[in-house]
Amino acid sequence: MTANSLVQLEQRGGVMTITLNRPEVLNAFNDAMTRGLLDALKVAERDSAIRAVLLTGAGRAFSAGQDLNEFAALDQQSRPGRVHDHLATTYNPIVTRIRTLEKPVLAALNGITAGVGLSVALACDLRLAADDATFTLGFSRIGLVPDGGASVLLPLLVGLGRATELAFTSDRIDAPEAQRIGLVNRVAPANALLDEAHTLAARLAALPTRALGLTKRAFNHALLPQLAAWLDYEAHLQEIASHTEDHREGVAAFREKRQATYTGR
Ligand code: T3D
Repeated sequence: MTANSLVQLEQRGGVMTITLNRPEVLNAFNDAMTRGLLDALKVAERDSAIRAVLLTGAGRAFSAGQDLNEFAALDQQSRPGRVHDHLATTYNPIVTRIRTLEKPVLAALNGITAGVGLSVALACDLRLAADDATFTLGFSRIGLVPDGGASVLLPLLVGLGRATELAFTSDRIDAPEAQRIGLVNRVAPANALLDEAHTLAARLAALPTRALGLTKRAFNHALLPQLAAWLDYEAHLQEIASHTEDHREGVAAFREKRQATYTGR
């Protein structure tokens, strides 16, 4: 089973484990890894022997979000709509595919989960975290708005007040706090996380898959009926944010490993 070298696939029983594999940059998403994840989700959708999916990361992170070096190159293009189009062809299809895959999708959050890495985790059905994992939206620190569905999925999970605080401040929270506010379902010792997540995924894979899939469809219909339009609107807002000086300063500061100075422009 293959996706590409940046996304590893393993099937055991009815569970397919997808591992994001760019540990040297905390599994930040570049376009190749994004394509690999989309391909892996297609495999999971089409293969009836796969009845649950487990998504995790190699190394000390689940994912640090968009690769900011690749994003800086995108920023240098002056083409209107470039960020909107990037989202429309990368994260929005990933989130849509996870939500419409009528099989349980679990995220095993093995470490730092940031930016659109957190959005992808929020799109999954269940989240299990290592006890040493940490979480930050991170978008505001680079002058962006939460995307990849986070602007709807996070308030649904933790409430509007907490979601607003996390989005505005980009504060980094630990696993017990994430569980307390409902951002993750379970916390496991770091060295037992994958086993625990696989055990739960295998249990779900042995349940009536069609019923679970229809349950997911019902929740989508009740709570996310406008997901496609919402994702498109987020992409529109991100396009606006990406043209600000504060965005350029935030990305430059990250790459130069210094504090950013924002001006509000
Ligand atoms: O169109 C669109 O796609 C728009 C969509 C945007 C979606 C987004 O996801 S925006 C948010 C992007 N993510 C971030 O802003 C997070 C950036 N990373 C961090 O703030 C920190 O790395 C963390 C808080 C996640 C972890 O900090 P720490 O101190 O544990 O690790 P570190 O030393 O910062 O990172 C380790 C290495 O990973 C480092 O490389 P080096 O110095 O060892 O060569 C660092 O540069 C690299 N890395 C971490 N995150 C990213 C990254 N490289 C590229 N892109 C990253 N996002």
